Amino acid sequence: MRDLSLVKETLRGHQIQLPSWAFGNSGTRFKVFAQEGVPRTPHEKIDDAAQVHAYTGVAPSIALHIPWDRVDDYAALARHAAGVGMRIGAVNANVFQDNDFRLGSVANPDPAVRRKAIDHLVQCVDIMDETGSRDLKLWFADGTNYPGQDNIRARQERIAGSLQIAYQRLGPGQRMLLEYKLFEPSFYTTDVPDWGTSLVHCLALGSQASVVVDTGHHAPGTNIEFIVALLLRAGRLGGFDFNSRFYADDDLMVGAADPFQLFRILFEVAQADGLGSEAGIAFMLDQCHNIEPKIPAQIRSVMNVQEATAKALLVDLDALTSAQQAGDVLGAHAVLMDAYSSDVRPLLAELREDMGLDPDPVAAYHRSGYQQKIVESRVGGVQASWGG
Ligand code: PSV
Ligand code: MN
Repeated sequence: MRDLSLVKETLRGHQIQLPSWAFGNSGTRFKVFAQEGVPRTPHEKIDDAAQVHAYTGVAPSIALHIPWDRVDDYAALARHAAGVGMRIGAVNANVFQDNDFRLGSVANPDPAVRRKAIDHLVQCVDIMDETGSRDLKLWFADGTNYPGQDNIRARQERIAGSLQIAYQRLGPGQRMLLEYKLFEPSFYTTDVPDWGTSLVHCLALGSQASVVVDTGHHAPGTNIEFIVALLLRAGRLGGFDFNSRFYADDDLMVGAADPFQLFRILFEVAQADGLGSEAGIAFMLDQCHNIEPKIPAQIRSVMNVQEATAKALLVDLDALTSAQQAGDVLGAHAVLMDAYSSDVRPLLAELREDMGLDPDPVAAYHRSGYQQKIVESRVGGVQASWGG
């Protein structure tokens, strides 16, 4: 059994980053269901994220998506965040929603379009400078739909060249995080489809480039914790985009579809002492809340990550190592399952009380009256939504 005060201390330092886009309206290509009280500006998204932090105590940063969170004065936006106890997390570049990017962005065959994409990445670094953000997070929709449509190897060459230019623009404390995704919106080839491709590019770029593992971006059955272990060993696990999937890139709440998988992933991180901020792994959420209320859904998601982390920290590592070294297959498996089967909710409730928080963050949020306040006050204007 692990020392519980140590477990609590680690959980206190394990911070989870919120995505600005989770607070806006979202949906599928079939329907976006608008909700009352949804933010109309990036400032209001930050205000909502601050609520999640207020009740969980471990979510003090919010990732931006540019241009969805475009403002005239980014320094003022960062000051607004600081005013509500938040800071700006990763700046997510968006080079997938402009007509010019029909054939790709950084891998586009047309040098002028590539230049436009690179300029956007560089502008995102400008925004990082203005907001104090450390991470430039990149996901590219680039790829092809038909065999023969473009030259696969040439596209890799173009990506490498484009990334190099953006990488050169990074300041000393800044990082480039390169996310991968199996398919969609391209269906034949995706230019950065997997961790291996991302890692190859990161290694060529330099030590400030690392891989992002979005848990929804793999083929069914993929052993994600194996990928995590490999990247940890290579020192190139830059962060996570946490969410749940049943079928493809569903973007459901983390820990909802497969809490055991989340535990297995976080166990790899915990074993590598990767939970604290000094390890440099960004634990980001990348989710949409299409039919459920957004602020409580983000609170729930943070709690789900905490529960999986707490279980991971409860694994008796001495017993596990002894069983592993003795070749005791069932014994080793039992050690892991014992930790997974523990009910960590009382421990987390205690931790929250230690932190001066309500033991039940969702109930506390509902009691606060914030939801009614935003429903009443946020009338008029244009609600933020996916893509806007
Ligand atoms: C792409 O599917 C992705 O996971 C990337 O992280 C994007 O930036 C994000 O979703 C937002 O749609
Ligand atoms: Mn993602």
